[in-house]
Amino acid sequence: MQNNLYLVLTSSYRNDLNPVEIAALAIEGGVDVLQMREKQLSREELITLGRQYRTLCHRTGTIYIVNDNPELAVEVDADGVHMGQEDLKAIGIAEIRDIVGKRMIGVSTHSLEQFRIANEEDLDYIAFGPLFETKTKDYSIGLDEVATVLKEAKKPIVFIGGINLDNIDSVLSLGAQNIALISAIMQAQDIKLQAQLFKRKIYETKI
Ligand code: TZP
Ligand code: MG
Repeated sequence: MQNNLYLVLTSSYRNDLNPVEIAALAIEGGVDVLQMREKQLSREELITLGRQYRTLCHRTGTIYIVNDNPELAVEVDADGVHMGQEDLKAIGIAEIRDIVGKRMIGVSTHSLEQFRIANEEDLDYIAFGPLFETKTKDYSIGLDEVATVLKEAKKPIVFIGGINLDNIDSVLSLGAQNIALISAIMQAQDIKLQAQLFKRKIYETKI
C-alpha cells in the first residue's frame, strides 16, 4: 500500500446517492482502497452490499476491505478486514489470520503505544489517528507522533481522522503516503472531483 487514497464508506453519511454509486464515483476519482464500514445494517444487508462492492472493486482493481468482521470479509470475498481496538478485545490477530488466510488485516491504533504493539503483529497495514477532530471519535491525537510512527513503521501506515483539503498538506509534509477519509469524500458535492483533488495532493507530495 503506497500513495493510496482510502475511502471508509459509511452509507449513513449521505442520503442522496446509493453507497455503490458513491463508491463508483470515488473510485473513478482515484480512490485505491474501499472499506465497507456499516454499524447499522443487518447481516443480510451487509452481505448484499458487500457483494456489490466486491464486484465493483474487482472490475476497477480497487482493494476492498470489510470492517469489524473477519467471517464477513471471507463471505463477501473482500481483500481484507479492518479491526478496531475494541474488536481486538474479542479476538486475537492469530485467530483473525486463521479465518482470513492471506487476505489483508489492518488495525486501528490511537496512540504511539498501540501503534508500537501493532507494529510487531502479523498485520498488513496499520491505521493511525484520529489526527484531527472528527465526528466519529471524541478525541484527536494531533500530528506530534506522525514522524515517529513513520520512522518506526515496519508496514504501511494509513493516517485517518478529520483529514480534509485544508489540513492534508500538514500530514503529507511529514512523509505520510496513505490517507483515509470518510466525511471529506462522503459529504463532497462532487465526489469524483473531490477524490481527484485528494489523489493529486497525495501524488504531488510523493517522496
Ligand atoms: N477511525 C479513526 S478516525 C475515523 C475512524 C473510523 C473517522 C474518520 O472520518 P473523517 O470523517 O475522515 O474524520
Ligand atoms: Mg470495529
